Amino acid sequence: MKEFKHFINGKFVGSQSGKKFEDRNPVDGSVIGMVHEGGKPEVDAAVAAARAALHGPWGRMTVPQRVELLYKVADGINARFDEFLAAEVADTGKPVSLASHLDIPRGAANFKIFADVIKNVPTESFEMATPDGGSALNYSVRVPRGVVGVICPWNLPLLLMTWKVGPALACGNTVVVKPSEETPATATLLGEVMNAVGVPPGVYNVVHGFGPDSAGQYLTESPDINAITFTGETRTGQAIMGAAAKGLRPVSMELGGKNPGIVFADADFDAAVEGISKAAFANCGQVCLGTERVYVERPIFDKFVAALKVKAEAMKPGIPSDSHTGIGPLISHEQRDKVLSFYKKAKDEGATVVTGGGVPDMPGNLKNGSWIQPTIWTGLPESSDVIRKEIFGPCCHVAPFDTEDEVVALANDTPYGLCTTLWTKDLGRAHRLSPRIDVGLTWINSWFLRDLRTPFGGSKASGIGREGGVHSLEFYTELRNVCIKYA
Ligand code: NAD
Ligand code: 6OD
Repeated sequence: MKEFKHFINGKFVGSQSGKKFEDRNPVDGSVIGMVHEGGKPEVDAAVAAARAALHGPWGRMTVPQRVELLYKVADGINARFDEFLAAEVADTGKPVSLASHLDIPRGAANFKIFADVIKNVPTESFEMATPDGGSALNYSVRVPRGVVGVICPWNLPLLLMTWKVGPALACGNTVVVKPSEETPATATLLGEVMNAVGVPPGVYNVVHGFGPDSAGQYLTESPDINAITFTGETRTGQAIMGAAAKGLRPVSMELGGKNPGIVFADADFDAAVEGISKAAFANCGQVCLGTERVYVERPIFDKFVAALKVKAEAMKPGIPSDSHTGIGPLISHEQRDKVLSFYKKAKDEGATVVTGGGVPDMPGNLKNGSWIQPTIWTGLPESSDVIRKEIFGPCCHVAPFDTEDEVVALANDTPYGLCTTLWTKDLGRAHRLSPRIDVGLTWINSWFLRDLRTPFGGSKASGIGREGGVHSLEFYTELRNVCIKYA
C-alpha cells in the first residue's frame, strides 16, 4: 500500500493532524494508497518554503541556468517514464495506450517547451527625448509573480499540472500545487524528480487534500500567494476567484465546457465519425475539450448516427494494460453516479438511446470499478439539462441541422465557450464560421491537435486568460518598465 505525503521544502512530510484518506483504483475500486490530508499548517509551511526559495539560489539563477534545470526535469520524467505511467494509470484507470502517448510525454514536454519560450522571450524598448534636451531609454523587464498556487483536476493529472508548473518555474516563480484528491500520485512522484535533478528545495511544493475547508481553500486564501492558476469546474473557479479577489491576486481559470461538434454533409465522412467519436468518448469522456452535443447536417444525419453507434460499441472496456481496451472507467463511483443521473434524465425526457445508457457487465473484481457504457442519444429538446449541462462522461446527444446560421445559433446557445470541432471540406465555410462561434479553440477537421506554443483557454464561462507558449508569460510574470536617463 502506497503512502502519499506532502512535498514541502524538498522533503516528504505527513500531516500534523495525522488525517489520511484513501486513494482508490477506479478499475476495481481497490485501495491503492493512503493520502495525507493537508490543512492550514501544511499550506502555510509550503507557502513559506516557496516564499523563502524565491530569495535563495532559485531566485539568483540566470535564465540559462533555469532552462538547463527544466530540461533536466523533463529528462528526469522521461527517465522514470514507466513509473509515471504506472502511477497515472493506477490513479485514473485510463488505458496505458492513452497515457503513454498523451499524459506522460506531454507532462515532460511541458517543461521543455516553456524553457524554450523563456529563452527566446523578446522585450520592448523605447528611446525618448527628455524635457531638458537629454535622452532616456525605457525598457521592459519580466519579473516572476512570486509564489503561485496551482490547483488541478483529475482528468489529465500530470499533463494539466505541468502545463502550469512548467511555465511558472520557467518564469522564475515558485509553486504550491494542490493536486486533485482523486489523483495524488504523479504530483508526488514529480517531487522525487525535482530533488534528483537539483531543483532547490521550496521551488516545487505539493500539499494534498480536498477543496472546501481543506488544502484547496486554504491555499487560495493564503495571503502570501501572489497568483492562482486553476483548472476545474466553473463553479469551483467562481469560489476560487472570490478568495483571490480578497488579496487582489491575478487568476488564470481553465474551466468547464459543453462543446459543440459540428458536421457538415460535405465532410470527409469517415474522418468526421472518427473525430467525433474521439471527442465524445476519449478518456471515458473526461476531457474538458470533449463534445457532448453534436450537430449533423440533415442529409447525413441518420448515416452519421449509425456510424457513430458502431464506433461507440467497438470501444471495449477493459484493464488498462490490455492493448484491446478502448475505454477505461470513470474516475470514481461518485462521478459515475453523476453521469448516470444524466443517463436517467435523458431516458425520462424521452430521448432515443441509440446505444449504451447504463453500466457494462464486467468480470470478477472489475465489477467494483466505476465502469460505464459509452452512450449516444437523439431526440432531446435543446432546453434539456442533458444538452445544457456539462456531464463529463462518455456520452453525446446528436441533433440534425439545416443551415449555417441555425448551427451557429445552436453552438452558441450555452453559457460555456471552450472549444468546437467542425468538419467540412469547404474551407471558405470553415473561415466564415470559425469567428462566429464563441469559443477559445476551434478545430477544423481535427480535434485535440495542440501545438503547445498556441494560446489555450476558454471564452464565456469556460475560463479567463490564455496559457500556452508566450501567452503563459502574461500570467506568470509581471511586466515592469525601467527608464534610464543617460544624457
Ligand atoms: P473540480 O473543480 O471539482 O476540482 C478541481 C480542483 O479544485 C481539485 O483539486 C479540488 O480539490 C479543488 N477544489 C475544489 N473546491 C475548491 C475550493 N473551494 N477551493 C480551492 N480548491 C478547490 O474539478 P474536477 O472534477 O477535478 O475536474 C473536472 C472539471 O474540470 C470539469 O468541469 C472540466 O471541464 C474541468 N476541466 C477544465 C479544463 C480546461 O482546460 N478548461 C481542463 C480539464 C478539466
Ligand atoms: O493540451 C493541453 O495542454 C491541454 N491543456 C489540454 C486540456 C485538456 C482538458 O481536459
